[in-house]
Order: sequence, then C-alpha cells, then structure tokens
Amino acid sequence: MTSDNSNNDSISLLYRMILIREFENAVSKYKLNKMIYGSAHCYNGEEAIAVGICSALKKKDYIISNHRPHGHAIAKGIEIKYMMAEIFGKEGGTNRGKGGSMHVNDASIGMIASTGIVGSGIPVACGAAFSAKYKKDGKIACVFFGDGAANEGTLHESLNLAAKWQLPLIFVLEDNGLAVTTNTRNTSACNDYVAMAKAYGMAGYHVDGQDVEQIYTLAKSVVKIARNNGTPSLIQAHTIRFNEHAEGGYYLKMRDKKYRDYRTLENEKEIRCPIELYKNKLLESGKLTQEINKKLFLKAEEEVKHCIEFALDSPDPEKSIAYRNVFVEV
Ligand SMILES: Cc1ncc(C[n+]2csc(CCOP(=O)(O)OP(=O)(O)O)c2C)c(N)n1
Repeated sequence: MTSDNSNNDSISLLYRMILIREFENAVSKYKLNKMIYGSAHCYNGEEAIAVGICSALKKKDYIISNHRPHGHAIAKGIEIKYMMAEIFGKEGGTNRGKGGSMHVNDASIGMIASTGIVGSGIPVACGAAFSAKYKKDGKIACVFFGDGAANEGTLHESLNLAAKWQLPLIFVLEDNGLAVTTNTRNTSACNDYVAMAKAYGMAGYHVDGQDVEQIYTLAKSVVKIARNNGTPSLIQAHTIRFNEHAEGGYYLKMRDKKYRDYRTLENEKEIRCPIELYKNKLLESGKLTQEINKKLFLKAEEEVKHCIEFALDSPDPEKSIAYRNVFVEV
C-alpha cells in the first residue's frame, strides 16, 4: 500500500493506522525479548498524525523524521519488511542494518532523514524544501518533530529561514506533552507554537492529533498551499504517547517514577485511541462493517508476521562493509 494519493478512502486511512499499531506492537515485543539492539521508540497513540499528513503528500515529496520514525515511514509507503529488517540490524534492512530503528531512511519514498539527535531534522527539512524550490521540481517537504524538539534553537532558526525564503515546507509538531519523562509545559515558556509560527509570518493550525480525518483535511489544504504558492506553514497536533518513551525493560521501569498520571493515560487509551475513534465513526456511518473491520486487523497481523519472518531470516551485515558508506571513498 502506498501513500501516493491514489487510495485515500476512509478504509485505507483506517488500515494504515492499524498497520502502524500492529507493527509497533511487534517491535515492542521483540525489543522486550532483547532481539532488537539499540533504542526503539514506538508511535502508539499518534498514528492519526502520520497517516493524515502523509496521505495528503505525493510519493516524491520529502519527509524528514526523528527518533520515532516507524509510523511516518509506514504512512509514506515504506515496504515494512525492509524497515523491520533495519530495526533488527540486518543486511536486508532499508539501510543494510547500519541505521537501526532511529535511522530508517528510504529515498524511494522521499524519506531522506530520520535521526536520533533531537531537533536536528528540522533544518535538514529547510534544505530539502530549498532544493525543491531551486530545482522547481514540484516537490514539497514535511518535517515531523516533538514538543521536546520544539524547544531547540533549530526550530526557531528554521521557522525564520522558511518564512524569509518562502520555502514549500510543512512543520508538523507532534505535541504529546512529554520529552522522555519531562512535562514540556514545565520547561517551555511558550507552548502555543501556532502563535510562534504566526510571529514568524506563516500560517499555523492547532489540530486534534487523534482525529485522522481532521488532520487529513487540514493537510490537503496546507499541502496545496505549499505546492502552489511555495509557502511554509506549521501544524501543532495535540496527541498522546501511549507507550513509555522507548521500548524495553529499562523504559518500563520509568513507570515507577510516576512522572505522569497513569490512571488518566489508561482512560485516554480507551476513549482517545485514534484507531478506535475512527473505527467507531465509520461503523456508525455505515462505511465499515464489523466483518471488514475484522479482516483489516487480520490482514495487518499477517503483513507484520511476514515482515518479522523476513527480518529474522535476513543475515547480519558482513564485518567487511562496516565502514562502507561512512567515509567518502577517494
Ligand atoms: C539534542 C538531543 N538532546 C537530547 C536527546 C535525548 N532525547 C532523546 S528523545 C528525547 C525527547 C524528545 O521529545 P520530543 O521531541 O517531544 O519527542 P517525543 O519523544 O515526545 O516523540 C530526548 C530529550 C537527544 N537525543 N538529542
């Protein structure tokens, strides 16, 4: 399934969210079993943002992600078996196992950068948008970052540059209120990034990050503006991180720190789950039946099962290629 605007009916929007959730649940399980090396940050709870935004983009458009990239990649149309192999550090991965979970990249779907250095992707996105403007190739760029990253200087420099140079760039702030265990309301003097975007002279929008249709509708209009007028905009999507900051036993222990209210979280998982909300909406409107819904979950389960098999079967990278593509070969 690709995100090339060809198949963005409501069932496809729902299916992509389900696939992300299924994929992330598998990552979480294998990380806990210590079969995945390095960090793995899952996107549970935030699926509607990636799906709503990427469904409005073309395959050729650039996306720039961060340390939590799996959902963005799936929404943009990555072949999930290659991403899973990458997460397992295998030769068959998108980046031949050298990047791992935080550095999944696939130029064939326009995913040119995801990085573990918080805030570092934002200026890269300015570069991508500038290249599109310079070459007049009709592409636009879109960067996903969290509220923790929003407190980095790179956002301000990039907002300034994008506004000043009028770049075809969409800033997507996934505001889950947390940076690891820090409540960003306690560390940031300004949490209204729409107001901040406006101060830099660009359009900004608050959106419910759990409502895929609302996000998709907004994304279509900002994408149109970016493509036709070549101007930037910012979307602040208010969302909820369902899992701990990252997967594995170490992060599960963070629950003991009681840095957030778990009773509220458990309630939100029930009433603010983007998949459940959309599924129920479609069931009520008659666009979805219980039978099709069941089939969607089974299909996602099957797809993820196959990609796990592919990842497990893929060989480890040869030691001899460890430094290949790292240094410029003269
Ligand atoms: C420059 C930098 N500072 C700190 C870290 C450690 N770190 C990794 S993820 C993270 C929190 C990021 O929060 P946010 O941007 O809101 O994204 P979220 O994890 O909520 O999706 C931090 C502080 C880092 N990787 N890079």
